[in-house]
Amino acid sequence: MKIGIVGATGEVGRTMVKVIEEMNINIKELHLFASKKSAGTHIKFKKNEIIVEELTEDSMKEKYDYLLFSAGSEISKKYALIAQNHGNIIIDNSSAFRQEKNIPLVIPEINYQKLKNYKGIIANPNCSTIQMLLALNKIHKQFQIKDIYVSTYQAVSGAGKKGMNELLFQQNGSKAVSHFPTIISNNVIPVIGDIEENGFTTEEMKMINETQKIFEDNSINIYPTAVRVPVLYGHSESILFKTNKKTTLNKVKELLENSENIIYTDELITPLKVESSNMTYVSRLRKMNDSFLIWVVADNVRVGAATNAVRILLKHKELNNIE
Ligand code: 11C
Repeated sequence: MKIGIVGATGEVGRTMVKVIEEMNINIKELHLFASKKSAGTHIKFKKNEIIVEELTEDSMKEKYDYLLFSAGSEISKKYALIAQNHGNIIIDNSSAFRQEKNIPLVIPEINYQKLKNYKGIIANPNCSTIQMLLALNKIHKQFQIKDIYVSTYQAVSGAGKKGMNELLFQQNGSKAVSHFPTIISNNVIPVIGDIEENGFTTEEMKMINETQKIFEDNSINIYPTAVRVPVLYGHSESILFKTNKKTTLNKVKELLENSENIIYTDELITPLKVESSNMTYVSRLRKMNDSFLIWVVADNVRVGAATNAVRILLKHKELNNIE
């Protein structure tokens, strides 16, 4: 296979390279693209060092089996469209196309069917949506979730390298604030993204809209509060959900234990514990009246971005017999 990664020097891009190597995907050519500024960077892949190329319009007109994008919405809007117009399949980690009707928004464990006979841009959901829906998927399929109340505790790596650097510099005494709305070190910030007219943030609206699209049910009520915490890797979520059909604590536990790429455990799960894992961890299952509560933690750069993108690639390849 010939694969290209756009945004290869970013947190997610570098992790895509690692995940492709770890999953031992048979690749004949791997092209890494980034801005002019980052072109020339060396990135290790298996026993080789790959030199990052400058992203150009011409480079997107070549034929690839798959192009993975993680360079932000503006880059995707321009270059993913060029690549698509030249017959390529693109797995796009930005929010540029997620709500477009004809573009599949895919978490393979949930809606891999969307990939069958599909060519063009495939959207990778937001990190906080992916881990929440991986946990809720089987419960929803059997008992129809009607309400989700979720508070997130999101790592600074969700904002990429610049978010991580801001925390690290502040931990070393810097008072400079440039990416987050206020100081993040020793703090908790209840705003991620911009605040929209309805009072919800862009991050919260992504959780609402993407959940309804992926579960194909606009009647599900989602009540999110997205919060940034001074953690480098790993988003945590406190989720309360209610189902339309009655169920029991034991049944929910059994479904979680049998969910793909989920580890259900009674152990204490924290972000430090899940760093570098491709699994989503669910713990602290409780029931009160008709409500269930869970604690869900996953490596946001992997499960919430790079690993989901690579899982889309593998599933698409399998379903469409791409060699
Ligand atoms: C964060 N969830 O943690 C955001 C980053 O739409 O893919 C992911 C933004 C996106 O800051």
